[in-house]
Amino acid sequence: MNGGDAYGVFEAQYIWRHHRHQPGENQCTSVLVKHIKAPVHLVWSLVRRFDQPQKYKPFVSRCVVNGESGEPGIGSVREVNVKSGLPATTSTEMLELLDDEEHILGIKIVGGDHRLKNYSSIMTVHPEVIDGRHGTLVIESFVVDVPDGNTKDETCYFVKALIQCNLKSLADVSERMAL
Ligand code: A9S
Repeated sequence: MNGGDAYGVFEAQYIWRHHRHQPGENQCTSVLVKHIKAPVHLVWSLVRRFDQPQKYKPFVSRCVVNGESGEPGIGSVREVNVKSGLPATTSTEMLELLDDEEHILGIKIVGGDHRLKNYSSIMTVHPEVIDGRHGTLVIESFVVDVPDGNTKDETCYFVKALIQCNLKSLADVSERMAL
């Protein structure tokens, strides 16, 4: 399944239900899909950890959630430090949605020394059967301002490439844990 293929009926329904964004005039939005050969509870256990994105995100070097005790909740803010070589060093992000029943994670980037303004993303994970085994369909969508000096296409291309890396790593980590 690559970006160019049409979506299956299940994907289309999930996208319609959870991944509709109303992009403004100067914003871009897109959706990525990843099929993972690991059970949905395992994939969700990684995705839901707002305090530890580095469990699967390859660009994250460190993450600190503002000093509250216990599990992050809606409105929690994390300070993410990213690895060298990227066009940023920090990103401040807020947890907007965490639904352990429907397996929905919503995040908004609220700061940082990068150029992604008004970035928000939704991740949903869904059970599916792959090669007769319990697998997971991951869907991630985003909306973000187009930075001055860039086109919508450039911005979409840039963000999709980064998310694709995150989803590939999520698959690698999940499938290794499922062995
Ligand atoms: O981390 C995500 O879920 C998605 C993205 C697009 C994060 C991008 C990033 O962390 C960099 C990798 C550093 C690239 C931010 C916030 C800005 C960038 O320019």
